[in-house]
Amino acid sequence: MKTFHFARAAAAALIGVAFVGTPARAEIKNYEFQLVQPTVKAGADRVVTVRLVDRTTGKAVPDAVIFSTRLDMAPDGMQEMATKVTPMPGTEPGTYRFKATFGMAGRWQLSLDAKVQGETGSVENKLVVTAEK
Ligand SMILES: [Cu+2]
Repeated sequence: MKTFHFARAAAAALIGVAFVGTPARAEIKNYEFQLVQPTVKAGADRVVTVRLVDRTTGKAVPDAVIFSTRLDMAPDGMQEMATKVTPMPGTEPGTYRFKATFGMAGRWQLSLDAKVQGETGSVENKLVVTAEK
């Protein structure tokens, strides 16, 4: 038991060191995508709207370049059940819209990778959208 606890403490310490040793990427960490609506109706051609927010100011961030998208049912154990994501023009600055077919009711994971103007690194977020019957 003692050894076990020691091992855990040592591992935690190592993680702490690794974290501190990582180059600072504080700025990009301040950005996050948020779902405007957490649910959609299951079916074809549904629109998902997200907002990119700078958490230090609470403001929406326009002109991000979303270079990778994926929508699948990983939250319900069906990561192989992926659906095509088609970007659409946003309706207001700082919002980004996607069209997709939700072929099944349940939880879908929207993975987004984006570049923010003037920042190094990228925003990598996973959001859960619930498709309702
Ligand atoms: Cu499914």
